[in-house]
Amino acid sequence: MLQHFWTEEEKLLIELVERIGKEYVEPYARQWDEEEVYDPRPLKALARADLMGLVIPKEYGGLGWGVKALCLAVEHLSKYCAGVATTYAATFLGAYPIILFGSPEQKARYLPEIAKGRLCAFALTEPQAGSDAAAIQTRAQKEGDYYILNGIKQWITNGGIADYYVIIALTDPKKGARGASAFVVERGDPGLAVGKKEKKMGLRASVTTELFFTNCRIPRERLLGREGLGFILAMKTLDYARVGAGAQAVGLAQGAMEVALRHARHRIQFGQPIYHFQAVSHTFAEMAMRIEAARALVYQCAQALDKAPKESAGPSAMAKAFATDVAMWVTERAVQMMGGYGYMRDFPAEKMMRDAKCLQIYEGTNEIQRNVIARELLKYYR
Ligand code: COS
Repeated sequence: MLQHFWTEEEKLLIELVERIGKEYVEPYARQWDEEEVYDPRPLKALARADLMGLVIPKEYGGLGWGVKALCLAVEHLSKYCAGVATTYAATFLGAYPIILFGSPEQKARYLPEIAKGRLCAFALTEPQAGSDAAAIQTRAQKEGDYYILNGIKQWITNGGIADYYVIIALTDPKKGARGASAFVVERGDPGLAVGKKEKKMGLRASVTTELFFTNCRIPRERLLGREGLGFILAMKTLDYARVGAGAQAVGLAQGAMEVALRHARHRIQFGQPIYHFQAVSHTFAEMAMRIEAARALVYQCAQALDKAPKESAGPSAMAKAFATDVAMWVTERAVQMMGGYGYMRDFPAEKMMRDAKCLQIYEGTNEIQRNVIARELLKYYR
């Protein structure tokens, strides 16, 4: 309804992702959700279309686009399945630390492979360190030219299917957050084991696992940046990723509104399509307003990240919290507008509602986002 004034290139990108979504995702999304399986075909289609290299710099085999483009791709995939979009977006959560902090050698080793379609994962969370990310216990001890990793990471998207894992571990436990460092661990490194696959409420087309590190020995060249940079690297990476979660929420909400709208226009009760009852049409009006407000915030923030990444923590947190709260509200209302049909697994609305719940929790709960916004507000008005 609202015109968006995307550039010609952005319009082509949207068209391409929509085509992949319709062909490779929409027909199978329900089955993947039911069976809780990850199917590599959509990711392979995205790789064939060069979209796994969307934000990888050109000199490393990518398209060299920015966060705004990534948000467009994630939004339009999420309309069809937020689980597939999770696998896609989580690869960039793992790739951004290398893009932002990798040495030329590290970039040359990993980025062209990611652009070709190898998946990544980002491992910060542990059983005792969720919102309190600085409480991680995984250790990385230096031994000659190697680091030895020991510890457990939990709820890792793309665990087991990713080739590259960015791991945050303590090199100096006495220093807390300032003693954390980031490393790239490769699939197949001795001492890395993939734990159980989690059974989730939603996003069931994506894989979430534990990772166990038992004397996992990696060459010191795998350290990203320098020792002690790990926490800041993680927070900076999340600044990039959180706006992507916002874009995912916008796509999911848009998809849910469209599903429910189709129903409301055709479902006849009391002699007319239910859309013509004001309680129903006003709900759709409210959905449309909130989705457009979320979209405006997400893309404003994505553009800001592309142009002035230093000031991005507050805006990313706002985009993430606002858009994902909108997605939860819209998907729940979509189920309600469809009544019994909304509740049945024959229709996609209930899956969308389950998917939306995770978006309010992962990449930092929406409560943590509000802490970040409040902290940044104080800094701004200091
Ligand atoms: N960019 C750069 N640096 C940042 C930053 C950011 N966005 N956010 C924090 N930092 C820096 C701080 O400046 C501070 O550095 P100094 O010690 O040099 O001053 C350091 O990181 C520690 O920051 P802070 O004191 O704010 O850390 P806290 O322990 O209070 O925790 C929260 C901060 C709660 C915001 C953080 O732990 C968090 O985001 N938790 C949620 C984790 C999460 O999103 N998990 C999702 C799993 S990964 S998908």
